Order: sequence, then structure tokens, then C-alpha cells
Amino acid sequence: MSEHQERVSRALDSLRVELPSWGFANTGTRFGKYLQAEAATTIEEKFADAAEVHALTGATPTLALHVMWDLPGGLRDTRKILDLEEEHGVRAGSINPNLFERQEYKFGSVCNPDPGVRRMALDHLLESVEIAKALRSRDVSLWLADGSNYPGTQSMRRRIDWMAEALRQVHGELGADQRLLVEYKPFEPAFYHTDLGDWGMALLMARQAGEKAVVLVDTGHHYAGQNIEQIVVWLLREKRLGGFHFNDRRYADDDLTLGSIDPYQIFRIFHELLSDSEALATTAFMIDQSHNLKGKMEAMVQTVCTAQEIFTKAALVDRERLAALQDECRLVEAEECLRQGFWFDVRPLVREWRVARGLPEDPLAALRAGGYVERIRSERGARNAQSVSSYA
Ligand code: PSV
Ligand code: MN
Repeated sequence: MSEHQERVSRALDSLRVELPSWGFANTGTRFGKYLQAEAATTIEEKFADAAEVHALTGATPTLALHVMWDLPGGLRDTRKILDLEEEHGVRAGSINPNLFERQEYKFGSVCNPDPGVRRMALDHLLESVEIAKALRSRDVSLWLADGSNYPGTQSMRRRIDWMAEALRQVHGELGADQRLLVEYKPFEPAFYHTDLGDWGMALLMARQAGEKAVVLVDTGHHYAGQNIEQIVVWLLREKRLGGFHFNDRRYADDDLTLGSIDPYQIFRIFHELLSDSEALATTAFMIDQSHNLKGKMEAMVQTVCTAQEIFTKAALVDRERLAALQDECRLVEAEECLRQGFWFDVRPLVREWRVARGLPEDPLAALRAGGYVERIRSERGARNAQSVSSYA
């Protein structure tokens, strides 16, 4: 086996990407939804879709769950999830509390000035920790939609204290191997201030919560032009990088397919991660995309294949040589050393790896040829069409 092949195999054997349950369901924009006949309408269907993606790519053994959407009965629903895990060979991944959809959260959840609403949010978080324990899930993944729309309408300062108090309590209930992932976002749904607006705020909050709290970087949650790989480097250095929500964006949190706009950025992020093998082993790679126009299944398989290809490119960078070139400030050679991996056409090697692992050589072609999408379209079409008419 050539050195390249070996590196590619090692990289692909190690890469695990978590799928978002919500990526299989009908989603839209704030202007409405275009419903797809194939979209999953139940948790059973989400597990089935995730299992199909895993069978095609060999890289997606876990499914992220959103508590309100996937376990509306809370802890009581965990039995059903355990059965689905067994049936489909896909495990529950990160557990995502929902602190943004209930009417009570209009002015925030754990940052709400109303102590009753704060309590309600905390109870939901604590139940989410219990759900994660029951499902043997390592990560409780927290995204707060909290914020405000107009200057002066909320005390940003007091809201920090309320948030810190809640996160400390949640942290106190985590099991020995569990983690609290803290996600940040600069705007939306709030348009003036977001209580966790950037990675620095998330890092400070994680530190205050406790040592099992780490930061989650959603690639779509940055201002245009921000150097995300530098953020990754800082979080790695602080030992507080918990994981990623991968997607791509052109303007804001667009939820576009990974690598569709700027594949070099994802490559640079992977390159920094691959420079820290210890952190790499614990970092959660999750997809957070909603495919509004593309077919759900096709888009998901395309995303995972893209992650595999770009990760492999980054694995080919000769990091030892790069470090030497950096030390000697041989700028062009250093840049070319990095870019060598990016420009290398890894696809033949990735195909070889797939065949060697008993996977389809071309997962997208296999999806199209396998009839799965046609079958779920006919099974789910009527149900999805019903929601079209009720939507209209
Ligand atoms: C918010 O934009 C976010 O990125 C959070 O991770 C949510 O959990 C997810 O999208 C789904 O709404
Ligand atoms: Mn996210």
C-alpha cells in the first residue's frame, strides 16, 4: 500500500460524522416551507434514513436528537429510542434541548427576566441530561436563542449571571463521562444582542460552568470574513473544543451543504484539528444543515462524502515539513506545502477505501440505484402532502 493510501485509510477509518435528525425532516425558511415527499415525518423514519446514510458511507453511526422534536414525551420516550437503535444499528448521538420554540421563551429561556421561565428552561435542561444518561449519550448540546432586538430593552449584564447560574446547575448533574457543549451564534433569532454571541463568550461561560463544558463551533455562526480556523486553534489550546456543527454559508447562517461555497475553509479547519491528535479523538463532528431545495437523502450523502474527501485532503498535509518551513519563514513553500493536500485529487483513493471496507464505491450513485428514495417517497408522500394542504 502506498504511503498516501495508508494515510487516507487511517483518516477515513477514524472519521465519524453525526447526522442531525432534523436534517431528514421538512424544514424551511422564515418565509415558509417547500415540502418534500421523501422527508421523514417520525422518529422511526429519521432512524431509518440515518441507517441508510450509514450503510452507504460507513461513517455515520450516530444521530443527533432534538428533545422537543424527537422525544416529545421526554424521558418516557427513551425506551423507544433504545429499540430504534437496536433495529437500525444507529445510536443516539448528542442530545439537543429545545429552548426556543415555546411561547414562554419569547424574551429568553435561561436568560429570561422571569424566574418562572428560567426555572422551566432549567428543568428542561436537567431532563435533557437525564435523557442523555438513559441513552448513554456523551454530549448534551446547548444552543440558546436568547437575546434581544433593541438596545436598552434587556440587561445584558444580569442575563449573563442568570445564564451562568443555570449552566452551573446543569453541569453539576452531568455524569462522569458526559459533556456540555456550548454553542454560540452572533444573531438570529435575536437581532440586537445574542446572550452567547461568539466563541469568547461561549468559552468564558463554559469555564464558569465547569470542566466538562466545552465549546461547539457551528461553522455558519460567524460574521463574514471571520477566521474560523484561528478560533479552532485557540479552543484547542485551551482544551475547550467540544465539537462542530458543519455546514457552509455565503451570507449568514445559510445552512448550505458543507464545502459548497468554501471548501478551502473546511480544509483549513481540518488541518488545524489534525495537528492535535489528542483533541481529534474527542471532538464531535456533527452536521447541522437543513436542505430546503435539495433532496434530503441525496444532500446528506453528498455532505458526508464531502466531509470524507476534505478530511482526507487535510490528512495528506506533511505537517512535519510544514513546521520546518514555517520556522524558516519560507512563505511560498509553506503555503504550497499546505495547498498540496488541498489540490490533491483524493477521490480515487477514497473509492479504493470504500471498496476495501465493503462499501459502495460511489455512495450517491448507489443511493440513486438502490430505490430507497423512491420507496420512502411513495410511503411518506401522502402524509407529507397532507401537511402541504394544512400548511396552505
Ligand atoms: C441554530 O441555528 C442551530 O445551529 C442550533 O444548533 C440548533 O440546535 C440547530 O440550529 C437546529 O435548529
Ligand atoms: Mn448548530
